[in-house]
Formats: sequence, structure tokens, C-alpha cells
Amino acid sequence: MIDRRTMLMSSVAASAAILARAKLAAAQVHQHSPAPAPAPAPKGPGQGSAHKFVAPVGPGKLTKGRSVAGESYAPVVMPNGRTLPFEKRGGVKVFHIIAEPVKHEIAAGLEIEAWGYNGMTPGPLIECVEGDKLRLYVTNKLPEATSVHWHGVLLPNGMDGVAGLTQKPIPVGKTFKYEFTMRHAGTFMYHPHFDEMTQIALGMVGMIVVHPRRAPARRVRDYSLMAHEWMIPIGSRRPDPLAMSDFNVLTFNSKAFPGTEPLVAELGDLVRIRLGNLGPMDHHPIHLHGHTFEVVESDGGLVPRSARHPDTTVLVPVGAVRVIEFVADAPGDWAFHCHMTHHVMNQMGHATPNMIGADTRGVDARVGRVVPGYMTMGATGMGDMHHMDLPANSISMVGGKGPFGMIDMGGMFTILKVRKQLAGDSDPGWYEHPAGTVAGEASADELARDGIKA
Ligand SMILES: [Cu+2]
Repeated sequence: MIDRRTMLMSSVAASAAILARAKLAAAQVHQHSPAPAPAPAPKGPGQGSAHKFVAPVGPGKLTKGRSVAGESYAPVVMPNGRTLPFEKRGGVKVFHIIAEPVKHEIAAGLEIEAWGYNGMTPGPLIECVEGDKLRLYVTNKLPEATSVHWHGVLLPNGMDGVAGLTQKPIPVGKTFKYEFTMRHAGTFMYHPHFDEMTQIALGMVGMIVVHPRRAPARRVRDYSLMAHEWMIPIGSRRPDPLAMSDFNVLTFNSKAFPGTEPLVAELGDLVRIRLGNLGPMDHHPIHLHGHTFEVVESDGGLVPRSARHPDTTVLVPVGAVRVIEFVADAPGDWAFHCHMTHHVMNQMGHATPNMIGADTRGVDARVGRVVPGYMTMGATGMGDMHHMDLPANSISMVGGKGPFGMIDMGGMFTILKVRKQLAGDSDPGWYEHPAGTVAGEASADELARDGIKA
């Protein structure tokens, strides 16, 4: 004999279970957590210092980035991010990095209490040229010590940033100075080497691009994307640094789709995407639609031409950079995403019964007697759960609005928009397909013509 409670417990499907737990979690958070601190004011170039720092990029930066005074390179564009300003002093490029707590929006509806650099996660892109002398000041505004490791950069041992091994940790409130010459061009990363598990899990990661001294043969649309993964319990704001599996928020540049800014290119453009991964545990097979690319570079240097091969998916391991290049030769809106299906979901819960294929009609009728309007969800799949009410500060099951309805992916997903011509640098909107080029329902005549019995 199944009583009402047992029936409810055993038959409520995925989404309902997620929601119940989420609401509980949200309530607990509200009861037991102090109100989150007000957001720190967005940090501008120079961090309030008296010096004038040069800001390489500004609004409307999707494609080009603004050129930097006195520099020959075409700046890299960091979608949803920006580049760290610098100032030249006696032939040295001076940067000021501030390690600090950051209030961050993963996507509309989910705000988190992260740790990052200069008011953001990932930290701003550090960009310079091969042979540049760099002086990087790091101010620690975290509640614990930190350090900065320059991942992939060839430098004197004492500048390597490994607390305990090559330097003392930077105490709370103190500013350390790193000084070295960027000996080789390439794509690198930066992150703490003190309490790595906590600080990286909370968002303290960043990318470094060192341009070659020689002028590039061809202008490139140059993008920087950092993959990351987070465990953010539904209803809470603080990512859980103890998570080792079951990450529920997957991001490019700390944004989950639909919060990710698209990448854009004009037909015939050479496109470079610099992918970094400093997530805690997972490697990401990143897949591009509509094009083939070559991996041209890692954080170890250029891949020799003889070793390059065409591909559509590149595995980006934890602690690695993979740079891909391709010519944008197909107009359209092309998905660019991690191919792990759980990495294109937003705050998906996993500890739920599998209802797919279950005949829930009898259950619905019986539960409906005590819960009017009750409907078990998940029996035909989970593709249409976007309309559910969500607990506060969560993006479970949130997808994006597309030109043909809901895009039911979230997480580590963005869009490459290729157009014959772009008007400026901003998002060109949805692709307008030429007549007759969109998949649609087959007509009776077509089915008969080709002998298809549906
Ligand atoms: Cu992934």
C-alpha cells in the first residue's frame, strides 16, 4: 500500500525535486546568512591612483578593441571582460593588480560573491609585447594571503609566485612587486599559488597575451575565453570551494549562457580564439559549429605547421591553453560550446529520479486531488522546463531566447556570429537565413516524392 506521502516522495520528478530543495536551501540561506555586502564600486583604470593608465579597450569592443597608444598590436577582445590598463614608466610597463572580493553576475538572475582581480572574474586580460619589461604590483585586499603565479611565462625563479617555494605569501593589505621581461610571445594565464583550491574556485583566474614583436601577416579577430566551473548551491551566493565533482555552473569568462557575449566575424576574417582552463577539476571539449579550425598554439608555444590538423572540437585540459584559428567562411549564428552535455546546463541538479518514459497520468490524477493542478515533470525529457518558477538567485533550467524559440542550453555556451558585413563592433542580432535554407516540416508532396512513409 502506497500512502500519499510515499507516493509524493517517490514520484515527483526531477524539476519538482530540484525546486523543493532549492526553495529549502534559499530559505535556509535567508535565515542564516547575513545580508550580502553591497557591491564594491566598479574599478576604473588606474584604481584611483594618480597615474594615467592607458585603457586598451572600451565599450563596443566586441570585435576590434581600441588600439593602444604607442603600440603596434591589434588588441585581443575579452568577451564580457576588459583589458588591464598599464602605464609606461622609464621603458617599463607598470600594471596594478588588485586581488579582492567581487560581486559578480553569472547570468541575469544569478549573482555570486566571488573573489577576483580588479573588480572582476576572470581578472582583466594582461596584454603586452614580446621583449617588454613588466612591473606588476599586486595588492591583496582578500581576507587571507595570496600570491600570483604567471602560468606559462618564462621568468626568473623568484618571480614565479609560488607561496612558500619561491616567495613569501602576500599578507592581507600588502602590495608585492613582480618584475620580469616577457621573453617570448604567447598565451598564458595567471592565478594564485596560495590556498589554490579556495582562491581559484572562487574565481581568481586570468589570461595573459604576449604579442609577437614582428607585425602579424594578417589582421585577426582575436578573442580570449576562459573556461571555469563552479559549485553554487541553489539559493546561495557563495561558490563552494570544497566541491570536487558535480559542478553546477559552467562558464566562459565567468558568464553562463545566455549571459555570454557573442563572438563576431566578417566573412573571410581570420579568427583566433584563445581558450584557457583554470577550473578546479574538469577538462572541456570545446566544439565549434559550421567551421573547422586548427590548434595553433598552447601555453607552451606555437604548434609547428607540420603538426596542425583540422578539427572541430578541442580538448582544453585544466591548467592549459589551446589557441584555435580558422577563417570565418560560413555566414550564420554558430554554436560554440563545451560538448559535455552537463556543461551546457545551468544549475542542473542530479540527485533526482529518472522519470523519462514513465506513465505519470495516474500519479498526476491522484496527487492532483491534494495539490490542484499538479503535473509530474520530466517524463518526456527535460527540454521544456524553462517556464518553471525559480527560487531567488538561481538560473536552474534557464536557457536563452533564440529566433526560433528557446535555446535550451546554458552554461559553457556562446555564439559565433559570422556576417558578410558588420556595422561596427556590436552584436548584429540574429542571422537572417536566405529563403529555403532553414529546416522545417516536410510537406505531404515532398514525403510522397521521396517515398517516405512517416
Ligand atoms: Cu565542459
